[in-house]
Amino acid sequence: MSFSQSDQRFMAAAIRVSRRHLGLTSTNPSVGCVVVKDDVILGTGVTALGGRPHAEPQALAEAGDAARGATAYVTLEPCSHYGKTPPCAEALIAYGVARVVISVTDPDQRVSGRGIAMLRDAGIEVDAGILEEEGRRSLAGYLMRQTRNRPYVTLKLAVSADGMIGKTGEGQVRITGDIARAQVQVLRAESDAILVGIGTAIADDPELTCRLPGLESRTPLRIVIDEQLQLPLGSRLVKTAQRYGLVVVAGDLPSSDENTDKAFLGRRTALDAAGAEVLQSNSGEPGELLEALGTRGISSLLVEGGARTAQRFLAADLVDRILLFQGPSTIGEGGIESPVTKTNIPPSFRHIRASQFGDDRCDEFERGF
Ligand code: AOF
Ligand code: ZN
Repeated sequence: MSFSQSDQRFMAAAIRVSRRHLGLTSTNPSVGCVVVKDDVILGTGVTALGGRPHAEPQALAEAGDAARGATAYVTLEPCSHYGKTPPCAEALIAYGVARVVISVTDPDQRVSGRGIAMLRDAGIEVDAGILEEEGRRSLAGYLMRQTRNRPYVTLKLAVSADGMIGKTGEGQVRITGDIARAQVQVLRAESDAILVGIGTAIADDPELTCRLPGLESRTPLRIVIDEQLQLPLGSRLVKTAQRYGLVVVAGDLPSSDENTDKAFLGRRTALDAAGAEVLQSNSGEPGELLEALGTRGISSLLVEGGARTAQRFLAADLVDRILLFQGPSTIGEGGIESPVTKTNIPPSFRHIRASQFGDDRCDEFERGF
């Protein structure tokens, strides 16, 4: 199947629209839809906050009667099941759309191929697979959770010119500039959850919120891997636990020594009281944690460090995308080496994009799945 330039242009528009609600549609994918006639967009829809209504009925309602004979571009195969809303395929049929163009077919057992079949049975021309790579990227979290019950994992690292991610004992070190930092805030806004290790949580005392004006409410669920529950009650993360949510991932009881156990349980109670949720999971096994996150509906996870945590996820082959921000300055003596640099990216990854944010460069690597 070959697609025309205008098909590509309108699917690209649908994908752009879908990105608006990334991280905001709960377990539903954020789908984009544009309804087009005579090269003009008559209606636009994106899966609503919380996951419903779906994209298509919104785009159709905007187009109204003019949708008759039009083409609908949808990033994901329209649903065919009666869930909390009626099937989108039915809405497309009812509005008299003549053609539906789809980027990615839906792995959801209730839909998978049935959406397309319903449309074809009604005499609608259906073409699937356009801009599929881009479409899959925009739906990566949903697809990963549907097929593997775990979130799609993005590892973000900011590396100095000499390959360091920080300096021992110096807390947060400025490696990238304001523009790259704003970009990281956008990444946070698009993610369901964000994770750091206890080393970073103590050394940097980060807040891990989304601080871009207007996007504060898009702060993802914040997670700290903290085997022995060392996270200080006075840390920014704990102080903002009530407001933005905080999950602290503890290991098993540390010892059989009664006093140590008591202290651990005491810290656990204190974190609970401060509004954090303490979750028990073997931190040496990130797969176990990811499964637990998948089960509770987390589709995308941003891992922001530090070196040890990044290394654990990489070693377990649980990183799907690496974003390597590179600043121009050097750290030198006392630097903490980055677990990955441009020269030693694991071979299963391929370089898909390079961008410039002010003085900093960002290289994006992706692993196929
Ligand atoms: C679409 N358009 O915009 C979205 C779709 O729980 P429900 O009933 O809302 O159904 C969730 C499923 O609907 C989800 O797993 C996926 O198959 C589909 N999501 N489908 O036609 C949309 N968000
Ligand atoms: Zn639907």
